Amino acid sequence: MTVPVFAVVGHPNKGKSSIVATLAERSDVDIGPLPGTTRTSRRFTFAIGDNAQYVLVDTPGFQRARDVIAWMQAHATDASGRAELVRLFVEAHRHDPRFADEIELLTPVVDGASIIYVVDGAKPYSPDYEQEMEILRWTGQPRMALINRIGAGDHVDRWRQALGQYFSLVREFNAVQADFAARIGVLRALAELHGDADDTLPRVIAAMQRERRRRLDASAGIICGLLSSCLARAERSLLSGGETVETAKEKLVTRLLASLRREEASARAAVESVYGYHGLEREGETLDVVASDLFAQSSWELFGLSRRTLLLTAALGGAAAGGTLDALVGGASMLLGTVLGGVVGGAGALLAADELAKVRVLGTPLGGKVVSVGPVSAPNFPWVLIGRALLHHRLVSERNHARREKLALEARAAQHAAEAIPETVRRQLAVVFDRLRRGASAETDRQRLTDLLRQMLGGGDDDDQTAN
Ligand SMILES: Nc1nc2c(ncn2[C@@H]2O[C@H](COP(=O)(O)OP(=O)(O)OP(=O)(O)O)[C@@H](O)[C@H]2O)c(=O)[nH]1
Ligand SMILES: [Mg+2]
Repeated sequence: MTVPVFAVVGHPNKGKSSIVATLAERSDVDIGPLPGTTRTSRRFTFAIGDNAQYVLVDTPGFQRARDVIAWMQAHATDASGRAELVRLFVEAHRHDPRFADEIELLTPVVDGASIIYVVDGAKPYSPDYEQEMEILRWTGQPRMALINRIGAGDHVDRWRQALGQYFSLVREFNAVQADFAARIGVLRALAELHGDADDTLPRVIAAMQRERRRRLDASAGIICGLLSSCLARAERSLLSGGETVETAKEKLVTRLLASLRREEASARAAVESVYGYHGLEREGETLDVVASDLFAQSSWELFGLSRRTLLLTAALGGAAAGGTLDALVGGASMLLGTVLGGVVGGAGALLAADELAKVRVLGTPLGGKVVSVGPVSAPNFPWVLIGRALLHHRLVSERNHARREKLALEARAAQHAAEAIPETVRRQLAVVFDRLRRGASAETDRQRLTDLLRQMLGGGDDDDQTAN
């Protein structure tokens, strides 16, 4: 299969590299606030598994379009020779430092790449762009213009009119905000540009949609693994000589919390890696809920269920054992955030242990004692975990590789995010959670949970319906 190549070209500092990063899913594309960030052309292959789908060439911006067009006009005879003339220009100036940027950006085009021309629709149109658009027209290569708005200005209508004179297709595309649907939209437009006879891009689009579904499936599996393991987790240790049950409990609670946090962090890293992010930094501020601690009080308020819904879910789902319901009615779950805050800080830990998790002291045949803490019995715990996992997945799956800021919640968290889960789904989840916590789960429970999660993470097929 031939791999289509697109050269992303335009004026300096218009978001060319950002578009390359988004469409190629690459975090190693150089993006910078100053013009001249990209100095040499660089090819980025977008692959699914081992299969290359398309190549994007990141290029420096035009610097001397006027001189190029002057040279070409001086050498032109008629329109039939224009494409050849561009090639001749490149050959004649390959080592001319004055045209270093033009040579870098035109070389992939004369070698056969299709053109994606990028402008900033937040800035007014001006005829200064006409020479470079004219050069691109002379190349005769298939070409599409993307209007990327960097900032609040809106000059899109004028840009459309001008670009329409030079490009057969003009679309808006926000490099930094583009989600999967927007990317598919651009590929559809490129497929149109290449015509019906070429089925390469339609096949690429189908492969991307399959990959999207695979990512959702994989994420559902990861989150299911997280919930199964965290809900059932307990820590135990043999009481050593001189150690009291109380100190052992305190140590085990700390250990239990640490391992739950670790599991959440590694599930997040796994989801990020499914979407092609490796070593993504997360914001560390207190307001930022994604990075906030699993056991911070704010986490329980933002992600769990409200007390009312917890009660309702327990009653309707028939999932709650008597003890759980008592805990709900007794208000233990509402206090938990505060109590856990205490545990983490070391103060009040002994008070908290029994509220948080099952604590058992067992005799051993040799006369020693085993202390066991866990699983976490606080009713809201699974809802906090799932609420956090769903939000994290949404932020990662909507993100694109042009975004270089840390992963942070954009003030979108409502109070009690888990309440957004539809009631029918919530009830089914409650049943599975209950079985997981009691250690009574079977493979069918995990399959059921994965299916419910997959449903909540969203559809793969419908994703491209909103393409711009
Ligand atoms: N807010 C916003 N910023 C953008 C967008 N696209 C690009 N930027 C920013 O604009 C600056 C330039 O982006 P680049 O992608 O490096 O632009 P370029 O055209 O490759 O620039 P050169 O390589 O210097 O020619 C960077 O700071 C980007 O983060 C956008 O759609 N929205
Ligand atoms: Mg660049």
